[in-house]
Amino acid sequence: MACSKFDFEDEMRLVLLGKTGGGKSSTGNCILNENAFRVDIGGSSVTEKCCRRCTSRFGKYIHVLDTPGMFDTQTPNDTVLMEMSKCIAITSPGPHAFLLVISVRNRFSQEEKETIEKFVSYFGEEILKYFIVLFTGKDDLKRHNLSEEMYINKVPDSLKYILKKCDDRCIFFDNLATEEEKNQQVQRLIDMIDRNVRKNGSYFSNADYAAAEKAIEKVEKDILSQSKREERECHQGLDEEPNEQRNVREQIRQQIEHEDNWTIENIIKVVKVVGGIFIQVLDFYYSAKRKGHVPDAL
Ligand SMILES: Nc1nc2c(ncn2[C@@H]2O[C@H](COP(=O)(O)OP(=O)(O)O)[C@@H](O)[C@H]2O)c(=O)[nH]1
Ligand SMILES: [Mg+2]
Repeated sequence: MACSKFDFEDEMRLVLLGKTGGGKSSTGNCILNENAFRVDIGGSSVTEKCCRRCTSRFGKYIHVLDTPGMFDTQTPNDTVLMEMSKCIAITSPGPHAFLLVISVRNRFSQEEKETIEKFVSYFGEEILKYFIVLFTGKDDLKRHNLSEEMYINKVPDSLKYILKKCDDRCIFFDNLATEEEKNQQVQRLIDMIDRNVRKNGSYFSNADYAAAEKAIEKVEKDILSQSKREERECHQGLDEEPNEQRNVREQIRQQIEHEDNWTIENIIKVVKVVGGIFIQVLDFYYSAKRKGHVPDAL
């Protein structure tokens, strides 16, 4: 699939998938090195909405999208479908990896395998090339004197099948480990993702991602040219272009994240609406600035 012309090359976009209680939020926090997502002690889902957090680590802007509730039902209902569309728009131009988070403490069921297969059929088989099975609870294995290899040999056939589909890409995490161990496991994960993206040639994309990216890029272009025009009129210096584009993209992602009622059909429409709002905000900002009413930063 063709990539976006502006690749945000120093970004790494990750999507966390898996049933509630598997350790998605804990893993997201470990990757970001902060308590960005709420970890659920009780076992029931805290919130059903996709939630994105970003940090700058290991020389990259790492974006992590937590997807609570997405894998808790086999039949994707309207809410789940909307969250999937949102996931596409937020991680556009496409994720570098989908991390299938599974706890070694939970028994993997046939139903879970079927949920994964439904997700794959929704996004297309190509997505499997970007799947990494991330087992949480490495500390539990240690306690039971089980090596990673021994554990994998013992998993149910349904999980062996998924692992095979993912070309056996898997990694074990201990989310309760020391800072140093956690950093090392995240570094290993990032290396694994980098290798896999190189092997695949690029990050994941499909027709839906391409459509979302096209719409977002159009909006970005409009916003950037409007802002340049306005800056010229105000005789202000311009930001370096990649930074300005990153800021605009960040704001679009934030808007999408807070937008409800998504369907795959209205991704483009909503992105355009979001873009329209930005242009209005810019208009307002620069006309106020010309009158000397606002501070320098937006
Ligand atoms: N022992 C152990 N517990 C973990 C690990 N990762 C997550 N947990 C625990 O598993 C539970 C569910 O984690 P959470 O991140 O909320 O899962 P989510 O529902 O998939 O987001 C919490 O009580 C976590 O503390 C791990 O590596 N080891
Ligand atoms: Mg969670």
